[in-house]
Amino acid sequence: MSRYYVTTPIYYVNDAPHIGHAYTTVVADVLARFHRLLGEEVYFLTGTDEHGQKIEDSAAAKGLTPIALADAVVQRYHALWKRLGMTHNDFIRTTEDRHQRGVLKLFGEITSRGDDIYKGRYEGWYCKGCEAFYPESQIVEGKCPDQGHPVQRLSEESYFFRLSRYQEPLLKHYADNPSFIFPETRRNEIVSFVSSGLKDLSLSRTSFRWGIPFPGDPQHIFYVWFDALANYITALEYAGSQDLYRQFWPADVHLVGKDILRFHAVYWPAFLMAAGVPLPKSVVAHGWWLRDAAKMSKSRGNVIEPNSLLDDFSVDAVRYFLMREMAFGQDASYSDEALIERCNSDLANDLGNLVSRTLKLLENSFGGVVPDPGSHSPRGEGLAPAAQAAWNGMVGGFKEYDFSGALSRVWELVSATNKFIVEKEPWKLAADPARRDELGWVLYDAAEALRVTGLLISPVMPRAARALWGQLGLQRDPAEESLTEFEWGRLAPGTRIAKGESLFPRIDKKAYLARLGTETPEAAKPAAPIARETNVDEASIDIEEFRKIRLRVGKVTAAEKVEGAKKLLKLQVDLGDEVRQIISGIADKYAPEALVGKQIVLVANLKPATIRGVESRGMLLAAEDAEGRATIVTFDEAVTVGATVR
Ligand code: ME8
Repeated sequence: MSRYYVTTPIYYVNDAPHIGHAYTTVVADVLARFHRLLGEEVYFLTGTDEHGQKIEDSAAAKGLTPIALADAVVQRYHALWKRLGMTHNDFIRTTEDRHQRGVLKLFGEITSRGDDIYKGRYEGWYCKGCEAFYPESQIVEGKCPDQGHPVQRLSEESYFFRLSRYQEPLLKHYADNPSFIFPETRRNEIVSFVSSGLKDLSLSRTSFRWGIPFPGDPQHIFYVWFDALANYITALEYAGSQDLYRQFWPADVHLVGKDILRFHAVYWPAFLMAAGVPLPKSVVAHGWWLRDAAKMSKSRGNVIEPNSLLDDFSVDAVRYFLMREMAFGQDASYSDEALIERCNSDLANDLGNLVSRTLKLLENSFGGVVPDPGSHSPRGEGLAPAAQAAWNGMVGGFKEYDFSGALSRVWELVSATNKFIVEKEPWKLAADPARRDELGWVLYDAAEALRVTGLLISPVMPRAARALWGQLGLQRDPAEESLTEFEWGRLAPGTRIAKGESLFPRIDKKAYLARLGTETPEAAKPAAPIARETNVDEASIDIEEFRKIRLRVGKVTAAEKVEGAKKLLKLQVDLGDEVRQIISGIADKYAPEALVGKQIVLVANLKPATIRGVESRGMLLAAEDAEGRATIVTFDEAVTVGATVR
């Protein structure tokens, strides 16, 4: 069985985790789940970086010992990862004994192999925020070049690592292994950084105590990055039985933020080369979550707290948003609006409504039992090709770290299924006993497309995927399935569906933003030009009053005249999750056939009325001309059926 080892950075314990830390760990979890579905034996490691000057100072500022601070913060990481549904196999803390022994062993390997370590004196600039040394030429107004943290002048005795010696071997490694650094733009940056020359690296500190003491010279403690990077092998019992180390090293992927790529793609491979340890197969760097165009970080005070998001949004919604919204490798701006939009549009409207409408149709037409597609399915007409395309897109995209693109391929299947239902009009088929086989085929395909969708979304939204499968009557968890081969038709006819709670509840955007106090007050928004012509005092209503009117996109699927009424038409309007019958006084302008297929705006929460003995459940919007004839309101391009109109 092939093996897959994925790691996250180990996070500093000076402060609680924020959405940036959650992002990296969610991506690693998604990769771990994906590779398990590919049948690989996966080892997924995360953990905490607990030594260093930054932690020692933070603890002192809080009146705690460093280990007391670490013990407290690590609990917050454990709790958050549990809440986010992480499936890591191990969590390493650098204060653990197995880690410290591993660091000493790695260092011992380096010293025993040559003269890469020597004692000298470090004179220069140190950034405590990055725990990094910077040359004079890179300091900008007393700040570090990477993140703008203040730097301090250091002058201390230090052990050095002969990094300069590894310039050529590193460049050769990058050239021989083009996939060692991903994405390519980052790879180019690292190649040019290394090409411009490497200085030896100070590997020990003497001016504070919170670290692993140097063997034979305990005045010195290990530079925190040497200590921290070693976690990727120390967690595999590198200094113990080495069982896991033999199975999983070298790692397939070290997943990191772009801020720490240099440590992983330059220092770490150089240390490993010096110790004669094989190099990881790849270092993959993602971009930053920004807020107000700046990197989100505790020191800037602009962070998003994952726990507070999880109080309001489901874990699956948060995971989906993180994976869908950021184009992997690039920076992305966080916004509450974007998160709510993803929840309401992609999840509640597109997928959630599709699930409830399909299950409802199965209930109404087949008593809640998956029908037999029979031999009647016209070849090439069903949803199998769309499902195959989504499967290809998802598997291919995930392998390239294009999670956002991969998810949009899956949503193409969701749209295709929605469209299929609207076009095949199963409610009409249901009314015609002669077309029962066709109805069985249509609903079978829709349900099977949902089974495939559930499997494809499962690495990102494990709980919703499980619940979706449960509603389709499947006992298994998609996480236990396989993605190695596309299979169509695994949903067994005769399966009894188990319709349940709506999978993706809608978020009330206004209420949510108002509670956070981040909404732009309506009064502050620019007035539409038309407001100038209106008698504002008389005509204006409160936005709350307007919001009571539920306007939705409907598609006319059938239209006919109402007998004995010259002006009235009876329309069947598809709202995505149901089909409504409405009566509309537009027959003097529109022939019934001309309306079929048109997208209209429906007042969806109007009290039902009986007009000429026919029930009407809603009203379409139209403009009235001087003769009192109506022109219906429609859209200048196709929109999602059922979507809210505001
Ligand atoms: O650097 N956007 O720990 P750290 C996206 N201990 N990701 C972000 C982010 C943001 N705004 N902010 C943080 C350290 N991250 C070292 C690592 S590894 C041997 C030692 C994520 O707590 C991203 O993965 O500062 C980044 O690389 C990491 O958190 C830094 O976490």
